[in-house]
Amino acid sequence: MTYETHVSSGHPRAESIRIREQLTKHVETRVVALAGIIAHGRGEAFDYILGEKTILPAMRAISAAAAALLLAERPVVSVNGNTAALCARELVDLASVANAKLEVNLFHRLPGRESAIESLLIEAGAEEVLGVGDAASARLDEVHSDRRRVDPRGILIADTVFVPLEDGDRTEALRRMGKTVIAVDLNPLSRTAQLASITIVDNIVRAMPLLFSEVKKSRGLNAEELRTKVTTFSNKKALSDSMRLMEERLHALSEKGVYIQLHGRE
Ligand code: PTJ
Repeated sequence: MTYETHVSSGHPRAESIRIREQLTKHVETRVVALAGIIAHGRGEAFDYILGEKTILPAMRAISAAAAALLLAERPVVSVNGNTAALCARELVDLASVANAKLEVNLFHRLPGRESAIESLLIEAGAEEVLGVGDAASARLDEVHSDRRRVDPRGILIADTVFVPLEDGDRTEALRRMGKTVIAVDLNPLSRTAQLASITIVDNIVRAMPLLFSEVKKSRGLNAEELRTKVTTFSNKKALSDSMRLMEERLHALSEKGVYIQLHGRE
């Protein structure tokens, strides 16, 4: 992912600032909801605790998620504003390698947003984008937000749904409908993280390329090998391990108090 910025690459938080600029730019294009900026801030806080790197439990979840996507008969990659702004190309590539449909599904279905996201996905190479306008004609009764509006060719009939940066009630509803739900969420305490079948506790910008590579690599495995990857994965353990790593890192840093060095002064 390369984002335009006015910040020099020498800035210690250059990458984080670039990502923020990408999101704020897309508030103007209507791709990102204002609340998406708040959601991102919450994610950043957890990423700080993780040390802004992909942890082993996330790698394990990515491996199980890749297998689940390849085993699925009707997989769907659900796209919201934040994910489209940050990784449109990666979402399109993932859908392509996993043979999945791409569907826009928004918490805030405000005028112009769906088509702005559709345009971004098409620019990134998508041939078909479900869930836009009248195409989202089916309803998930258990969902109490605009996310209830789904495409009858996509999420409604999907057996596996990839839902990065989600709100918990749809994850819960999809699970109740018997679907496999794969989430990406930096917050292991969120309802989405807790209720998904497979939760990747990582930043979406790091997780997407890893998931893409893993799906590509796992295409060489047979169905039995893929099934073993899914059945030996425990989301309870993955979340538990993620929380423990956060706790251990915070504990180690708390021993130091100040852990960032002031350069140029002894
Ligand atoms: O585009 P819309 O209208 O569908 O709305 C999208 C948002 C994200 C605003 C909406 O789904 C929302 O309000 O989500 P929540 O309930 O704030 O949950 C978003 C979750 O994503 C939070 O738990 C954050 O910690 C997490 N998160 C935010 N940024 C990232 C992230 N997880 C991974 N990578 C990130 N970059």
